[in-house]
Amino acid sequence: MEKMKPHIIVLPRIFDPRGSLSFAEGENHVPFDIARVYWIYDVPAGEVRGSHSHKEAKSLLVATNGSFTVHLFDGKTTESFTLSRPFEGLYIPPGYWRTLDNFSSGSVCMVLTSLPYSEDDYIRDYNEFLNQCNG
Ligand code: T46
Repeated sequence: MEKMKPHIIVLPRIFDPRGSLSFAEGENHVPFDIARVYWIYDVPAGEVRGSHSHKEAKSLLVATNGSFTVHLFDGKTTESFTLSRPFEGLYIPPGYWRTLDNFSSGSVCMVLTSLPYSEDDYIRDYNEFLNQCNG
């Protein structure tokens, strides 16, 4: 089966006069079992997060508040996604160098991911990433 590429997943929205509600179930709305959730917040203006790749972990990034931009590099081309809607998630398969920037004030990046935290799953060295891409 062809490997899924990064793409936006539109999550369910329940509209209500009391406010809206969105949700995500693993292997249903999200194409993996959810093993961990973390979120990034209080990001100072101009800061950059990420700058690494994952060997196995799949992720879904959601801007639950505010906005930020995610740049994904596969070793050849870069694709950028600006997230600003709490009902949209960016699916990222393993093998993409990811950087997050342009965080708006008060923004929150929630991440659903397929594996528990392990530093062994990270490639944080850019040259090591390029070497892996080149075979
Ligand atoms: C990603 C982007 C969007 C933990 O102890 N447990 C965790 O679950 C995570 C995610 C991190 N950490 C520790 C590891 C570092 O000592 O928290 C510290 C900061 O992590 P990092 O520098 O990797 O943070 P970001 O924002 O650069 O990257 C994180 C995720 O690590 C990464 O997978 O995709 O958010």
